[in-house]
Amino acid sequence: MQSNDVHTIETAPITGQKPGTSGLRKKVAVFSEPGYLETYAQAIFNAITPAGKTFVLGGDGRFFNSDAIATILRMAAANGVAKIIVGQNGILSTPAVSHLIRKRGADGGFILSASHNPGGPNGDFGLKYNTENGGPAPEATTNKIVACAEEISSYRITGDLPDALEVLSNIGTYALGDMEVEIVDPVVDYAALMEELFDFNAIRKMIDGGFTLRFDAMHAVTGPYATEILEHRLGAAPGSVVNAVPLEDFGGGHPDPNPVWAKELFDHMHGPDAPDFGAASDGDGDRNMIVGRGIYVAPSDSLAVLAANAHLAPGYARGIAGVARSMPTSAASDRVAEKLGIEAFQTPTGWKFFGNLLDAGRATLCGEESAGTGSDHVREKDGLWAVLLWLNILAVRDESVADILLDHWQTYGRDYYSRHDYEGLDTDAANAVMADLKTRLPTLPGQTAASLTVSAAEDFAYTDPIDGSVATGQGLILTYEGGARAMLRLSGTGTEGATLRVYLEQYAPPDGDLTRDTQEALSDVIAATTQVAKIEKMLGRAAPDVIS
Ligand code: VG1
Ligand code: CO
Repeated sequence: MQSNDVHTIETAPITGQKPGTSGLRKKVAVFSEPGYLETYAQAIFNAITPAGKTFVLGGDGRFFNSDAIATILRMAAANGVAKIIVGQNGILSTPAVSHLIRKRGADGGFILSASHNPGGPNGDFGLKYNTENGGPAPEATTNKIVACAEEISSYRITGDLPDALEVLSNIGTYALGDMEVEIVDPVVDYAALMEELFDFNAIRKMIDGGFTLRFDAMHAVTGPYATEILEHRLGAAPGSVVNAVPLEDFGGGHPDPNPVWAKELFDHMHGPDAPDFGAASDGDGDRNMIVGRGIYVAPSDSLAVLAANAHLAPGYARGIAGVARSMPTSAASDRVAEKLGIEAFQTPTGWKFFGNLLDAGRATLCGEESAGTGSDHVREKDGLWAVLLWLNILAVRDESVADILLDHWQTYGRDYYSRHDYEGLDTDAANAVMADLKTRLPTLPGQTAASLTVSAAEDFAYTDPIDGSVATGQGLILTYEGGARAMLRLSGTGTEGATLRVYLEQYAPPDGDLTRDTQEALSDVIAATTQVAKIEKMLGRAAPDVIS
């Protein structure tokens, strides 16, 4: 690569350079405007004093990934970074970045992804900074980045990298001025970590014995990881990993692993040729959907089942210290924690809130209703990890997914759960719904709507038990008599308008009716919440756009 000709280019603060739930996400057209990425990347560099440090860099392979990587490399060199470890061809899944930061003792990392948001020239792009524990920057660091973005006046960058793409494609170590660039295989270290945590022999034996599976990589980053681990190392039949080739636009799809966007897999698992086990992952490989033959496992239930059975996998044989879930995730994992006599935590949405609990050894497993599950092996949620833990549990218990789920409900009861999304809303209208409900919270307890009585109404705030930091305004919680709960918040990952997420749950005890249709079981809490929050009245929407 080229020499160290550092240029200082004038810039100015750009409106909207403020990260949401998980990094800064904008349309590709916005991110690729001259100076846009550079200005935000420099704000990060200004916030973290990068000179002499080592970072990891990679992305989910979406459109603009390679261009952005070349730019960040040039800026890192110009900002005095000592070394950057980059995934071959610019590819690294989010959990793989987290692992590499930790394994190499790096000072942080840059993840280029907009996760489940569509990709391609008309799609979305994103940039997230992770700290030296491998996890998403906590609020304090994020606030510092925002402050730097608000007062930025120039960025530093070296001259062009005409051979950047060629360099990225070859594993090896290169010099970019005084900075070292190491190109690594994106899969090898991650796969080795999975072999440490799980009993690959037991899973291989189960597969040799006729157990079948399908993994839908949704043309996103997990393709190479899943093919290597599931097909090559565990012996799943060739073709078990479908949509395995990562594409810049995810094949035009929406790489969000839920029954709506992963419909192809969902339908296959409910059809006559269904294998024993189905799973999918998202754009950047940190989420998972689990489906058994003929049965979908709600992410909140998945977290609870994994918590109850984790000790069956070698990496967790000593037991787990605690389970943390985001506020809108169902209470199913709390019930497991209670039975195990371990701590249960309820955090705001977004993986950054789990970091301190994991670092302190207070939580071993964490999860979100949005299909993110993970553990203290990295500091991100991890899609393939969840798939492998499920496979390990299935291999040891020698039961079907459906039987394991039913047994779980018969032990702990069932938290019927669903998320209703109202998408593409006018931002002011969505804010008005939240503000109006927030003002009325104190008046709600005791009120009855659609046969349910509100017992508590709360504006969720979280005090981090480790560092005492406080996060306010993290969503509204309505608790009803009879074991129902509803949570409302606005999405922080979209790039257009607003999305209102309404999370709904209803508990049925072990001796209750455990096999009802989910939407039917939730019909009272749906009706009550729609009425209490004045959704139809204020938004003019009679039904949600996505039910998952
Ligand atoms: C969504 C999910 C949240 C998740 C976040 C990032 O956020 O609801 O649980 O942590 O995406 O995940 P929001 O603000 O849109 O509800 V990922 O896989 O997009 O990095
Ligand atoms: Co993701």
